[in-house]
Amino acid sequence: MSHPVFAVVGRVNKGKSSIIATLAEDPQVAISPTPGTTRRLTRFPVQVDGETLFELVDTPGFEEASRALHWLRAEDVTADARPARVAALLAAFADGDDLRDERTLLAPILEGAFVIYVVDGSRPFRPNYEDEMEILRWTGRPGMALINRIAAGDHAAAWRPALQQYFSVVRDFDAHRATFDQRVGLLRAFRELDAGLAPALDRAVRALSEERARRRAEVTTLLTDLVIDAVTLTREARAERKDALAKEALEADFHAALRAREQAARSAVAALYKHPAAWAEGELDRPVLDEDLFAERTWKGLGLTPGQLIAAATAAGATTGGAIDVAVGGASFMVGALVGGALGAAGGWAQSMAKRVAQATHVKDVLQGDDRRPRFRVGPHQNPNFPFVLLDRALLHYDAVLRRTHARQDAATVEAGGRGPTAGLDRAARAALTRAFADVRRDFRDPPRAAREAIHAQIAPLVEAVDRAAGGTPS
Ligand SMILES: Nc1nc2c(ncn2[C@@H]2O[C@H](COP(=O)(O)OP(=O)(O)OP(=O)(O)O)[C@@H](O)[C@H]2O)c(=O)[nH]1
Ligand SMILES: [Mg+2]
Repeated sequence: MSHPVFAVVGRVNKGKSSIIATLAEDPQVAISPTPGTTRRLTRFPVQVDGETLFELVDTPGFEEASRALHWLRAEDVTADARPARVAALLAAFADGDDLRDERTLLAPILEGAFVIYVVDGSRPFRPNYEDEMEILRWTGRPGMALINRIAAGDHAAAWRPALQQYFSVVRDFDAHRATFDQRVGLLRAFRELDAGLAPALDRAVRALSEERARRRAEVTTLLTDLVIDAVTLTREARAERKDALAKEALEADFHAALRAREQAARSAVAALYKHPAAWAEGELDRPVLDEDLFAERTWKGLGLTPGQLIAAATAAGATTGGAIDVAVGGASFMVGALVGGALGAAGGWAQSMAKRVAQATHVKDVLQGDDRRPRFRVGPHQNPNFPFVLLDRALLHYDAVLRRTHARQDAATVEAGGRGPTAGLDRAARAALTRAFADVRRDFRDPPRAAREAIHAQIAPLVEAVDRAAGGTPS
């Protein structure tokens, strides 16, 4: 069965291409503030599993609608003959440049595409838009009008009654902010254009929703792998004696590997939602994501609070890595000890992190190669809050990916950070995670399967909650 085709048309520079980028999840669509960016027809098939669900056609904007309408009206035709009259216009000017944009955008409509007429609701309605709407009416094809808003003004109230005279469905649709649920809602609204559209669009809604669920499951696995890899990561080096070890280089390598692992997870999550992987490295919506993984600000804002950590560790029956020592008491000591080693007492953040994290341990050699010097290991990362911080950062990045439509090709907007999603975990979930992280850290060479499953089971609802809050789980 052939799929439905929608031609996205309207005046130049009103967001036609932006709407296509968002609906097709395609960051490659040519979008710019310069009018006349789209010069030719471009087809964007929306596919899931290789099946084309529907197709969007990007078109150049109306440039000379009033002249085209004048030509159409030069002959007296009855309503039934108007589509043929539009076809006659295309034929009459076929050999030259005259009315090229109008002819280009009308061609797919005459071939059977449904019409999506885009206006900018931040600008006032003007009577001269009636010419292009009238031409579209002459094609006889069912159409929907979308009120997009490119800037701050709101003139939608004036647009709506005008548009309703020409289009059976009129909807607001923000190319920059539309959620997945709103995109699906738009597909459902398209069903009203033509009774024959329902089966194809129902299938499209189902396929897209299933794909969304599959992506969520994939993200859960990606984040589970990330935290387990990070909590089990180690680096080793050889030296005659411990004090001869190039400890700083080893620590630097250890930290660089953790950062790289985090970046790899971000790229994978971005790619899953068809955002460029490079986007994961900068231009992020939230400043906290741009902070270094080991920056003091990162650790103070994210992860569990010292109180939550103590409660979680107590509930889990674990004194993970020796870092939680409830017996020592004293809230101020706890803050330092838990969040950053001997923060404050020992001087700078970086030093305390290094001290806490990168204790080089002597490793008993099993296999001795040519180099018979003793081996030392840095890692696994001992701070019990580390996997929570990492998980928070990954969930916030995921949230930013979900909220960013593919029409957004600008640099980042800034949103305040605040606490991360793991701070909202209930007591049992925090305890289960704390215990599983400790188990994985202890058996870092071969993390227990049960701990992995426990971590996966705790991350799944966190991922789902982020997707739901970002408007990604249609009923
Ligand atoms: N803030 C905001 N800007 C938008 C939105 N939609 C489009 N824009 C901006 O409006 C400008 C024009 O967008 P395009 O999508 O290229 O518009 P077009 O109708 O395809 O333009 P032509 O191809 O030139 O006819 C670009 O600078 C977009 O970034 C929106 O929903 N919000
Ligand atoms: Mg365009």
